[in-house]
Amino acid sequence: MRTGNVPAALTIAGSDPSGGAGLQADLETFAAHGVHGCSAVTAVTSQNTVGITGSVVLGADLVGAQIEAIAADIPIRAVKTGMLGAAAVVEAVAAAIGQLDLPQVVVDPVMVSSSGTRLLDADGVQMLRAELLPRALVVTPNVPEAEVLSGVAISSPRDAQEAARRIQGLGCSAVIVTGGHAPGDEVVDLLFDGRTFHQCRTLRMAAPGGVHGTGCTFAAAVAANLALGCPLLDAAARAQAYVAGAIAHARAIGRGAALLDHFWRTSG
Ligand code: PXL
Repeated sequence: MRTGNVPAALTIAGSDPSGGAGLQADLETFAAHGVHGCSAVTAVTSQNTVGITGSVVLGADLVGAQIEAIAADIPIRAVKTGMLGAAAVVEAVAAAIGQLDLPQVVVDPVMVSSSGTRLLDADGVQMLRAELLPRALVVTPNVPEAEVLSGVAISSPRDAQEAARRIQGLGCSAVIVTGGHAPGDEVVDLLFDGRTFHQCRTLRMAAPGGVHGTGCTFAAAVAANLALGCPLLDAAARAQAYVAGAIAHARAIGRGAALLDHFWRTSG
């Protein structure tokens, strides 16, 4: 048997059977970074690259039990949360993270799918603000999610800064307002750590017909880099470059949105 210190990360997220987003995208992202991926499933969706046709959220106890089982066995270096689906699941995940003292928690505050289906109701969002954000090292909202979490309408970089300030005030150590949904030739991810604003910039990749899974992949790449020992700002910059490459190499696998190539660095 080989012994080595392959770091492990845990995703707590929903299943996307098309493999574009959700825990499947997270596990591919972890694997592409050389990080062992563990997954606690929160919800099962029926969807393809065109859209979502249904979903069932698992019981909060079962979600908590998955996290406990993993943490009792495997040293987890970083955690990523994605679709949580219901307030009770958000509460159970926050409680498990607290009780098990899980490190380096990256919260992707998933609320709506790229195709427009609501994935967390208003009670769930309130629970996320009250219970999960205070346990996060970093939360990674896109612009619409940052508007909901902060109550600030964002139409300028100054608005994004104000939103980031307010979200950080909810108790997370840091926030990254991702720039994929904002206009412009450049994508600017805005990181606020409670003291300083940092910007990570990259040229916007053209994605004709749209891509699916960028938010999940970004947050998973931040978690993977944290698991590898990177400081947060480096992890954010590396995750941005990784997602840009995965978009540039995206492939039309189904009839709808293109899917990211999570292995673009290693598959020729
Ligand atoms: O992109 C957000 C997201 C997260 N998790 C699951 C999803 C989606 C969007 O479709 O299906 C399971």
